[in-house]
Amino acid sequence: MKLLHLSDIHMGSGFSHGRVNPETGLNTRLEDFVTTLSRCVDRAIAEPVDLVLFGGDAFPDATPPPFVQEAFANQFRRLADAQIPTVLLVGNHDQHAQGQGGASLCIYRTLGVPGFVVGDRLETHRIQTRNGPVQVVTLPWLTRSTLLTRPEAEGLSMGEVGQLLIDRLRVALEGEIRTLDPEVPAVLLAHLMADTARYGAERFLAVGKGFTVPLALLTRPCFDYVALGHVHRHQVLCQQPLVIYPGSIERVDFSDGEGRKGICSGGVGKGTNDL
Ligand SMILES: [Mn+2]
Repeated sequence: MKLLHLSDIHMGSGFSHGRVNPETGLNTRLEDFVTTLSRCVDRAIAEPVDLVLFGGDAFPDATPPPFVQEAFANQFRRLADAQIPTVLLVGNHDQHAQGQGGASLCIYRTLGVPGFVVGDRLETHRIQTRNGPVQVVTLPWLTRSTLLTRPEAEGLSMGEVGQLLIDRLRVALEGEIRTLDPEVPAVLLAHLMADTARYGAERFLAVGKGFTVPLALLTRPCFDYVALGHVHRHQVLCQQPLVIYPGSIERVDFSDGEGRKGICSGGVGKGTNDL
């Protein structure tokens, strides 16, 4: 099956670097982001791909203004119209600072957009595509408080807390892996900072306190592809299984200047891929 993996859209960023377009009344940077996102969606529809994976960070924060939300929805609507199943993963910028739920992307689940799945918790989604079934394990941005209560962390050093978080995540991920059908292609879609990643602009855009995840936790042979989000610099972290950050689709600011911007697209099957 063919899939398209994009991430870190950050629509609504960089307005200070734009100006108001007198013809549309919109900030030119918003227009740039819309143009770039529309190219990604054009590609998904033209191929056509069987599945679109969005790796998280739709907007700069969880409460984007309605016209920015609408610009985003206008593009993703085209995937729903083309009947391309789409998984929207919740990144750190999509979460409310207070507690659980209410992430900016959850509205797509509330509205029951056909073929759309929102990944706001660690969960396995069994999705039917035009080219057969696929299993997508969603791993949204996790904070310390998701995995650890305050009393549990009391008296521990930073290093001990970090280790405890990784252990908790390992156990939780193992639980999902055990539910996977080995006959069906499986993809891990995760928004996180991997320990071997080279940084991009995301390090300046701190929203929510995270922790670094060892790559070895993700490179499990049960996964035919590991689709990551969070780091804005495009990079391939592992070949077997293939672990990729597609990077952000647009530069969010001048610190996002290095490297090419884009998406990853290609074929994934049981034990094979050519992304
Ligand atoms: Mn992020």
